Amino acid sequence: MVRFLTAGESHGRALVVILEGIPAGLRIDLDSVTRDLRRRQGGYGRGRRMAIESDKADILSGVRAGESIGGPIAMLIENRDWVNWQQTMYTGSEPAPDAKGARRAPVTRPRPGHADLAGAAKYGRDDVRDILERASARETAARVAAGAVARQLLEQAGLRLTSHVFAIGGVGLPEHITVSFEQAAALPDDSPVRCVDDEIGARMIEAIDRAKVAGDTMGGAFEVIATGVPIGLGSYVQWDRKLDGRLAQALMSIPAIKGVGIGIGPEAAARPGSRVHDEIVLDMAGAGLPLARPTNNAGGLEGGVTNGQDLRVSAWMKPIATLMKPLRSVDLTTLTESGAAIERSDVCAVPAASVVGEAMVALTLADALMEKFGGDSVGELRQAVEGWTIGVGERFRARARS
Ligand code: EPS
Repeated sequence: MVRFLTAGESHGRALVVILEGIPAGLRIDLDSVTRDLRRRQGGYGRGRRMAIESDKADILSGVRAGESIGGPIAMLIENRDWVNWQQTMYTGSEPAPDAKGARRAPVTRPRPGHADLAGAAKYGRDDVRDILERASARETAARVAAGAVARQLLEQAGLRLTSHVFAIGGVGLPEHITVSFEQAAALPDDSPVRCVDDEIGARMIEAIDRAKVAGDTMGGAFEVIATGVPIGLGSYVQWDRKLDGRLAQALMSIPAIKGVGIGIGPEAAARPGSRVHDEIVLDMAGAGLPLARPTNNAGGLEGGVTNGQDLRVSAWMKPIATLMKPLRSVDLTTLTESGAAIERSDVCAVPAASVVGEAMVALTLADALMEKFGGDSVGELRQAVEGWTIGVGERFRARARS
């Protein structure tokens, strides 16, 4: 229903995204797209590239006078760094006569952990640059632009999203599940590591500093929380309709993500059922379902279907593959052992990945929302969501009255 494709290389002219399935009549707030792009650029441990870029999305189609018109929304994000790469990243058979930047030597020593080696073998390329340019996490800027639009659609249906970082290397919160939506949403845009606990956040910064001094990199984990999620998104009737599976794929597709958890995630395997499953109690307050869940270990998903609780999805990120003190590798042209290539990179990008995580969850939820409620205009969608929410509550409340 809601789908997107991106294009673009890290040091090419621009990134492009085409987002389809956004109904007509959505007022697009470009400032909040820019704000999400800026949040993605931030975080403690980012490299020099982020000082060059000031990401901004230009809308090319699908929007008129500030409102979506139902067609594909195409957006373009220019790479400011492109001026330094025109002699290397040209698309013609020769660089343009006025091309700027240095002519860079081919990359021949694949970085362990990056797509370099597998990509060079798979696509039959001698210059590993042909691999790393597209495999680069720079592409996630395009996802964040699309995700920012998806997020605006979700807001029309009463859903809001946020995220927080709960581990960097070995430093972390004891229980990420106890962090509330409001706590995470209150993190300032320029929060260095997006951790809700200042003291643990300071230790995370120290861990990043230590990695930097050692010429090393650092991974970690983040959690995306969505609130206001209606009951009934996703389905258990077929494997590919389960929302937990769809969210896992969306998050696993972010570069360097190695694991995904729903609710308490892998911790569920270590506890008895009585300490995992969320009890169901009566709650006649409010107008929605007359039921409440004192805990949310399931992260808002049971049987691959949203249950009306906050949706909570975590992802674990490995350390970035470019090490300033490189690991052993082999030069693919001379077949001699040699240190892996060093490309400018980040020491830690977990806070940025959490913003990308928000975008991927927003896009997945927008897809599930349109699947359940449909509509070609935002008005139709809102009506369907409101009708459902009132109807499902009424159905159970009527029983209490009879
Ligand atoms: C990134 C842009 C890249 C890297 C980083 C993420 O820019 P450059 O290669 O010019 O420094 O900083 O990408 C990687 C770490 C990677 O392995 O691809 C970005 O925009 O997020």
